[in-house]
Parts: sequence; C-alpha cells; structure tokens
Amino acid sequence: MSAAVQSLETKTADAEQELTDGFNLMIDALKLNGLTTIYGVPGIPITDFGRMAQAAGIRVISFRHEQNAGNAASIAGFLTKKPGVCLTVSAPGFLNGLTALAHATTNCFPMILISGSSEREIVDLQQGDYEEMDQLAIAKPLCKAAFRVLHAADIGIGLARAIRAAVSGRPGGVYLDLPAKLFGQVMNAEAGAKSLVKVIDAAPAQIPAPSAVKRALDVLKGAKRPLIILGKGAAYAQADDDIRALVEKSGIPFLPMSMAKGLLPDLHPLCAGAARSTVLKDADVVMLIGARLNWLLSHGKGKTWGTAPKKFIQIDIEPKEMDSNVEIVAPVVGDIGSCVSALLAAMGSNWSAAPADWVKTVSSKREENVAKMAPRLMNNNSPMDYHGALGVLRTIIKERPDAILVNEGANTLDLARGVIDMYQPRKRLDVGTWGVMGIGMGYAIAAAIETGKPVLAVEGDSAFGFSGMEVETICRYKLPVCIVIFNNDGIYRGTDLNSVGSDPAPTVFVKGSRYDKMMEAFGGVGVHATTPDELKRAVNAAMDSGKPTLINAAIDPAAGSESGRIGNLNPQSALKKK
Ligand code: OXT
Ligand code: ADP
Ligand code: MG
Repeated sequence: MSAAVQSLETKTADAEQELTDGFNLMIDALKLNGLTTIYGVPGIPITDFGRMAQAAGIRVISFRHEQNAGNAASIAGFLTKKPGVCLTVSAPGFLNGLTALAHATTNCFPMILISGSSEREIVDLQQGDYEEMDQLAIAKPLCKAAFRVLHAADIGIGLARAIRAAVSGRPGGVYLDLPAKLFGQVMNAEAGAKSLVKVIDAAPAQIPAPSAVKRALDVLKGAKRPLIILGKGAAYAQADDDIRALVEKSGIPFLPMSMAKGLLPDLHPLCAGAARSTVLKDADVVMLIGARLNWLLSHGKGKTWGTAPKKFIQIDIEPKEMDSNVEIVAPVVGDIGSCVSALLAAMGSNWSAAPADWVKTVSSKREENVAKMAPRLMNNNSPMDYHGALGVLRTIIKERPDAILVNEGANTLDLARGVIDMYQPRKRLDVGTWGVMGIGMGYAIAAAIETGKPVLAVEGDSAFGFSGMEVETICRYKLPVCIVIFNNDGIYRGTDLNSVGSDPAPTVFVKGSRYDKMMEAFGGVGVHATTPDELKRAVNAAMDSGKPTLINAAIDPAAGSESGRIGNLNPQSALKKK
C-alpha cells in the first residue's frame, strides 16, 4: 500500500472516530454524579464551559461576584448533603471564590470550587501569564483537599476525588484546578465515557462502637440536670425523626445552636432556647450533637458554664474534635444518623425520663423570658425598633413555617435569632462559625434554587452591602426572595459622630438611604416601610406573590448596641481618647 493511500485511510478512520473533549467530559462527569447546578461567574477560560453546561441541561446560575456564588454553593451543600459547585475564572475570580471555600470548610459544608487556571508551564516559571497564579498551592491550606487535573482522561477521577473529599467524614470545601488547556484536550469519546466515575456511597455511614454508645448512656443515666445541645451538624445530618425521638424519649431539654433552630420546633416543650444561660450554667451532663465547643459555646468553660462540675458527651464524625476545648468523658464518633439510632436502640423501652424538677426549672425560666419579651414585640413605633419590626416577622414565619429565613447583621442577627421561632429543620441560615457578613444574597439565591421555597432574608444594612449587587441576580432569575433591610443608618447604630473632622464616623452610612430603589432598578418590587404594620403588609404581599422584593425597613438609628450580643469580644484600649 502506498504511503499516500495509507495516510488517506488513517484520516478517514480519524474522521469516523467519535471524539470528546475536556469541556464535555467535565459536564458529563458532573451530570453522572447528580451535580446539576453550578453557581459561578463567567470569563476566560470558563465562559464556554458555562454555556455548554447550560446547553447540556445543567442549571447555571451566574452571579455578579464570585464570593456570593461560592456562598451559594456552600449553603447548597448544607441543604442537600451534595457538594455545591462554584465555578470561577483564574486568579482574581479564584481568590474571590476562595473566601467562600474557606467559609464552607470552617462551617463543615460540602462544596467544590472549580477554577479555570493559567498555563502550568508559564505559571511555574513565573513568566507573567494572563491571570497568573499558583492557585492549587494557595487553595491548599484553606480547604479540606485540593486537586489539579492535567489530562482529559483524568477528569472523571478528579471529580470523584473531589466529591468524596467534600462529603465523606466531616464535610468541607474542596478545590479543583482545571488549567485552560484541559478544556480543549480531545480524546476518543468511548474511552472518555469509560474514564468517568459515578461515585458510589460518597459519604459512607460511620457506625459508632457499641462500647462508646454504652458509655454515653451510662453517663446520661447518672445525670440530674441533663442537656442536649443540637448544632448545625445535626441539622446537616438529616436524621430529623431520630433526633426528635431521642429528645422525646429521654425527656432531656435541648438547646439549639442558631442554624439548628427548627430541628425540633422552638415551641417544643423541651426547647431551652429561651433559657440559654440557665441551662448552660446549671446542667451537669451535656450531650453535644453536631456542635463544637468553640467560641459560640464559650469553649465549654468560664462564666457561661457556671461553677457546677460538668460532664460532656459528644457525638461527632470527626474524632479529632473530641477534647478540643475540655475533656469529653463519653466521645461517640460516627455519623449522627447512625449514632442517634444506636443510642435509641440501646436505650431500650424502659428508659426513665430526665428528672422532672430540672425540666420544670428549665420551662419556668423559658416562660419567664418569653413573657418578658412578648410586650416588646407588639409595639407599632415609628421609627421602628428591632423588637417591633421582628415581632411582625416572627408571626409571618409562624404562618409560613416552610419559608427559609436568611439572617445576617449584628443586632439584626442576634435579636432575630431570639425573636423569630423556627418550626422546621434547615430553615434558618445565618453567619455561622465565623460570624461572617456577606452570606446573605448568595444563601438566599441558593435556598430558593435548591428548595423552591420562599425565602425571607433579614439583613442589617451593613450586612446587605457585602452582597447587595446580587439583587440583580435575584431579579434576573425571578426568585421568590423577599429581602428586609433593617436600615439603622450604619454598623450597629447610625448615631456615631466624628468629633474631630468632617468625615463621617467609621460606623455610619448615608442617612435615610433608600435600598428599595435598588430593587426597582432591576424590575423588582421596592417598598419603604416605616411602621411594623407597613412592614407586615409588604412582606406578606411579597411572600404571596413570590416576586423579588426589597423592603427598606427604617429602624431607629439609636436602637442597636455595639456588636449586638457579642460586644464583650471587642478589645478595650486603656489609652482611648474620650
Ligand atoms: O438565657 P438568657 O437570660 O441569657 O437570655 C438569652 C435567651 O435565653 C433569650 N431568648 C429568648 N427570650 C425570649 N424569647 C425567646 N424566644 C428567646 N430566645 C432566646 O435571649 C437571650 C439571648 O439568647 P441567645 O441569642 O441565644 O444567647 P446569646 O447569649 O447571645 O448567645 C451567645 C452566642 C455567641 C451563641 C450568640 O450571641 C451568637 O450566636 N452570636 C453570633 C454573633 C455573630 O456571629 N455576630 C456577627 C458578627 S458581629 C461583627 O463581627 C460584625 N461586622 C464585622 C465584619 C464581619 N462580621 N464580617 C466581615 C466579612 N467583615 C466585617 C460587621 C461589619 S457585624 C457587622 C455589621 C453590623 O451592622 P448591620 O447594619 O449589618 O447590623 P446592625 O447591628 O443591625 O446595625
Ligand atoms: P454549631 O455552629 O451549630 O455549633 P458546628 O459547626 O460548630 O455547629 O459543629 C458542627 C459539627 O458537626 C462539626 O464538628 C462536624 O464535624 C459535625 N458533623 C457534621 N456533619 C456530621 C454528620 N453527618 N455526622 C456527625 N457529625 C457531623
Ligand atoms: Mg445597621
């Protein structure tokens, strides 16, 4: 056979061979694993990837800033137990997304940040490529795992590793680096399809040792004043029925951490949310379920916990969490679903409920605090104070318990947490472990997309500013999100003055700002509310219509306190000038 004929035949064979490429393999790998929503911001080198993913049936939600897209992905992970996917461009886009990836890891939410990156050869020689950065190295210390894929044939394995790392054990954020060249790499379609991996049992059950379960129950049996603390790990676990059964069978009062509110209803007779100080101080045995003894629980020691000796039982999937702050006398390591069902089984049918005098003490304190707060919630003052405005929102959530509440700010956060009762699991989403501002719009968007439920975002005016541009995204996707901005003209208060010059004080904003106009600019509904009655009407109308709405709720600028309920964390200067 002549060389010319041979070359012609090879060309024909190539033409007949079906091909795929990095773009398509990545899309197929995501779909194969049920990852059908991407939150991100387009640009070089991932613009076409977003277009092709959308054309292939993946929902692509395009944001105005990567941090908000990343926050959306992180809370999607919390709500669904599947890793939320965020897609960014290289260097600056990647860095914008990285804050959210670190936030996801800190909060134990499964998320994958996929970033396009520049050419390895140029980046490694530091020759100044377009958006040059060694992204993998930078991501590594800030997430649970980080991987780079260099060959199209490895895309399936790369994504499988990312999924497993994100959701198995303690969930967290994973970085997946995809250099620009990878997307265009071509390979045989059949071999490509074979290279994909459908991850089986991504978060395997982790069964606790029977001896650990027995030890925990022995400690619990001896308790005179037991307490169960439910954290957002318990909400994440989706073991709602068993957790409720454990509380009710044991008759032990429970204290929900902020994002665990609603796991059992806040109005449950055993809820100690409104008796927080009492139960922390006086309990003798504390069982932590998916909650860490970090700053939010005063590290398990000090004034908050009183002087009476305490024993801690801790249920957590992460063995290293045990003894992190104080001694854990009964560690139960495993996934919460398996641990709680093992505890229930081992309790048997004749478990005697928690001592009645303790339960009575807790409920009396709770009723006292609830009664103290009640009249404050009914005022119709104008300008509004926090309690008057929140009283209205509390009733709205009571009437619409399946709505999702997103909440950030300082006073706006701390007071809303106490005032607004929650009735269903995973309905309260907030600033989490870092107390970070900026989660608001990303969370609201993902909550609407992932659950299809109406979302009420209660935002401090400062908090809102961190992600406020995403109101355009909310309007663009026509999401059922109602944002209420508690507008007190600033951070904590709008009353600070600069005593030496004409610049505004660092904590204040333009007085009387009209955030509602922002929403109108994008075709949404904007309302300016000056009384609780006006606020109530506007929120109900928004929730009924499902139209994107922003309500500028005018709050008395003097009503807030420095840093809300955590002013004690501010260092004091001995030399501060008056
Ligand atoms: O038992 P006692 O008697 O003690 O009473 C307790 C409960 O029993 C009772 N209670 C009830 N009573 C009656 N009825 C009911 N239903 C009820 N429920 C409870 O109420 C009390 C209090 O209960 P609580 O809240 O459970 O208990 P407590 O003691 O507060 O709990 C302690 C904590 C630590 C668990 C809790 O306080 C908590 O979870 N705190 C979280 C705080 C947090 O994370 N804050 C956000 C950070 S603040 C600051 O950092 C801000 N920044 C800086 C910044 C940040 N964060 N991020 C970034 C990226 N950059 C900068 C900024 C810029 S906040 C902020 C903006 C603020 O301004 P905004 O305009 O947005 O907001 P405004 O302040 O509104 O102006
Ligand atoms: P909170 O802020 O509500 O107190 P944290 O974020 O501090 O909650 O704690 C959540 C804990 O839950 C983490 O220690 C994490 O390891 C754990 N966790 C998360 N998911 C599970 C699960 N499925 N099973 C067991 N523990 C879990
Ligand atoms: Mg404010």
